Amino acid sequence: MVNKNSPLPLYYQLEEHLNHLIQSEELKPGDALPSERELAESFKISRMTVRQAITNLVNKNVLYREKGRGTFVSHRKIEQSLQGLTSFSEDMKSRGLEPGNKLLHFEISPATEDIRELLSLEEEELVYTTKRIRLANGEPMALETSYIPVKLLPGLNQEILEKSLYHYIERELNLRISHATQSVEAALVTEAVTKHLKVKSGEPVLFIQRDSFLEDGTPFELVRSVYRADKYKFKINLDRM
Ligand code: 16G
Repeated sequence: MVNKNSPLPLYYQLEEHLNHLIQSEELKPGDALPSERELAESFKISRMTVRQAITNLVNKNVLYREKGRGTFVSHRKIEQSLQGLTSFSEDMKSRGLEPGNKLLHFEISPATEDIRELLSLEEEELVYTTKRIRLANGEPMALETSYIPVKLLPGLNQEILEKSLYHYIERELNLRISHATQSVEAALVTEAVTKHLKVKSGEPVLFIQRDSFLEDGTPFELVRSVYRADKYKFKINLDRM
């Protein structure tokens, strides 16, 4: 509730109140918020104050606005641990979500110099370049571009990439995936990617690069992905050394 005698600003109190309603699930993801006018009247505060609280929650992605429709409670983000080398399919299944793929591109060509370097390839060696939209329950989460040495996975094809690459490597080829290095950077979505991820132009995204290795130390993939920042949050546990 909002208490006018409290030293806390009124917009902040309303923010906290709305956060509480969301956490206790009185307001659920996708629910519409009452209008600014209704909130102002029921809390006896100005519409400006209501607007400030709502804007702050929109900026924190707790709420989202839809033009002409109103303000709604956001869907929770997928929390992804940065420990453990898992595949997208495994991650989605472990959350009870159905993984899906839309293969946009599949090509075999000589690797460019930067890719050769990252995958420890010689000149003229071939790589698969694949682009997949990764879906969870049919909704786009990420756009993934992978570079994979052809000599390591000569039988890779589009059908396999419609399912799980890691499953194919481990279960069909009996190779052992061992470790990876991964970086995560903030970025703004580029125009070409907006339609694939169903986000608006200029929205924040997470740019992730992963370089993964087999047990014998051979790099088997270089993956550059654009993840929806409104859907994903990465988590890491820290131990004080
Ligand atoms: C994840 C990995 C990606 C890997 C893919 C395999 C990140 C940033 N990327 O998306 O490197 O190729 O899983 O998924 O986590 P799959 O086995 O479902 O095809």
